[in-house]
Formats: sequence, C-alpha cells, structure tokens
Amino acid sequence: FLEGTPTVGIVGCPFSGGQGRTGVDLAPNKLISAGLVDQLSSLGWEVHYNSQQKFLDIPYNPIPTSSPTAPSKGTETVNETDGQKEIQRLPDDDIGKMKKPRLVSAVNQKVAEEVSEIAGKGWLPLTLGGDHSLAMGTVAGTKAKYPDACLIWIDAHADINTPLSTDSGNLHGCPVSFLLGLEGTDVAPFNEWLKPCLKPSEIVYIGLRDVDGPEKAILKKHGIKAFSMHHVDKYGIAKVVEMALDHVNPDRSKPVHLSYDVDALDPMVAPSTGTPVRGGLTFREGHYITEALAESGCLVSVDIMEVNPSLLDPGSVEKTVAAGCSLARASLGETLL
Ligand code: HAR
Ligand code: MN
Ligand code: MN
Ligand code: MN
Repeated sequence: FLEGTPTVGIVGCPFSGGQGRTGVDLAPNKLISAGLVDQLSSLGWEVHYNSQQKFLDIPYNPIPTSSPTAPSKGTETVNETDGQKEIQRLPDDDIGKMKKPRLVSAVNQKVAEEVSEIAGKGWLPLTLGGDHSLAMGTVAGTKAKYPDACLIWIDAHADINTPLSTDSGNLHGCPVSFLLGLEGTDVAPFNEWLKPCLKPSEIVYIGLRDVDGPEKAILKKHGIKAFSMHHVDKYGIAKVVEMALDHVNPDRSKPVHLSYDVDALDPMVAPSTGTPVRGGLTFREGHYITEALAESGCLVSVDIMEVNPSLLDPGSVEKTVAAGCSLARASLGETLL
C-alpha cells in the first residue's frame, strides 16, 4: 500500500490530557533520544521526523506538560510565557463526565491532519504518544487515506467506553467508541471534526484483561472480536494473530492500522505505564504480533502509546522505552535473523 521508497513519518505527540497522570507526554522525546530515528533508518526506511510544537500550541488548560506548576483544573484563563511567546490558555471544564474534552478534541484534530497528510504521501505514519486518546486522531487520519483500513488494537484495556459509560471520565478509555460513533459520542467539540469512520467488524483486540462491565456489554452488543489473555494462553500468540487477521482481513488485502498500547505487555516487560495490569503479554508475544503484521505486508499506520517515562525507577523507564523502540522496529520489519 505504501508508495515509492519505504518512508516513515514520525508523529511525536507529547500529550497526557486523556488521562490523569503527567509524564506520558515525555515519551516521544524519550523514544527519539533512545535512537529510534537511526534505528529505523538502519532498517532501510527513509525517516521524517518533525517538531512536536504544533501539538503544544493548543490554547486549553490544563497545560499538557509535566510542569509541576500546571494547574490541575482548567477553570481559568492563564497567560503564560513559553519562551518568547505568550500563550493564552482557555478554560476546559468537564462536559458531562468527559475530562479535558476541548483539549483532547483539539489535539486529536491536529493528529488526524498530520497522520492523513503523511499517509497521503504514501508514507507510513508512526505516532508516538502520549496517551491512547490520541488514537481518535491517528485512526481517523489513517481512514481518511484508506477508507477500508482495519484496526488491530493491542491493549490490556478495550478503550471503548462512551461519554455515557465511562466511570473515570478519562478520554483515553474512550477513543474506540468515538471512532465507531457509539451512543453519546455525537457530542461537541468532537463532532465538529470527528465523524464515525470505523465499523465494528473492522476492529479486533488482542491482550485484553481489564475490561469494564459496560465495555463488555458494548463489545457483546456490537459483536466486536476480542482476544483476551485467556485466548493467548489457550491458543498461543501465533494462532491468535492469525485468527485476528482472519476476522478483519481474511484475504490479507486490506490496509491495517496497528494501535499498540504498551500496557498490553506484562508490567515486568513494560512497567512504566499509567495503568499497568498484571498477567500481560510476554516480551516475545508482544513482539511476535508486530513481526507477524510486518510480515503480512498490510501495515500502513502504527501507534506506540502510553509509555510514561516519569513512572518508577530509571531501570523500569529504560526497559519500557526500549520495548517501545523495539516494537516500532519490529512493526517496520526488523527480523531476528
Ligand atoms: N477502562 C478504564 C477507563 O475507562 C481504564 C482505561 C484505561 N487505560 C488505558 N487505556 N491505559 O488503555 O478509565
Ligand atoms: Mn489503551
Ligand atoms: Mn491500556
Ligand atoms: Mn479497571
């Protein structure tokens, strides 16, 4: 599906507004500092990586950085100086149960533009989050170029809460419901740019083990295919990936978007993430998925989400960042032999 010399466009999105912990916004810089650009070049890809500034110029509180002085609630307009430039931060009060809805929406709209622009050139967008709310933008961007693309979602969580079903109000628990256009998602400001672009038959999950009650009901109601850790234990990861592809892409003829939340990996493998859940994918199982998808030749867009370099000790951070880099490399075709 890609055109010309294999080219990857890295979208680094330093964003934490879809959940409550700071630090996940530091991941793109950490992954880049760990040498990701050179690593992907060494695999034979032409690599384009642009500044992350466009995602920081969004005028809503709370400020999407790890600054300890950032206000915890965006209830007032703040003028602050960021280098030379004065930025006005607007309030971003909850809408219903949704936290930071304007910020999440505005950032995702930019991400969607960026991803569709990169995909539009025949390149592969590699989005480095940031929290997983960013998949609203990445998948919408992929779908703009490839309307028949299917979505493989690797995660401990289903991220399919709606604005009505969410308990936490954290939008990183909701991106899939917006992409599907489920009940309660036709809501401002999201509906000003994000149109439902995914059918229930076009998504498959692998790695689930912490799914909320209402999410289980949603999966059932819409007949959405999901392979939990139970299925990985039962069938083995190779069979699960094959069954997952058979479901969304039986002829291997459709483009595939891979959205990888590193909390799908066991916390022993990827400890530095905001919502770790024990009983996850081993290092090899996690990488097998990316290797098999790379081998399929169908991958057109990849997300690496939820690395949080501010959590735990330096050793944990190093492990998790290294796993993020190796998952990206394996997705882009790195092989063991
Ligand atoms: N289901 C919970 C919620 O809606 C937890 C969401 C999870 N965290 C993630 N996403 N890291 O995969 O808040
Ligand atoms: Mn997730
Ligand atoms: Mn998760
Ligand atoms: Mn839970």
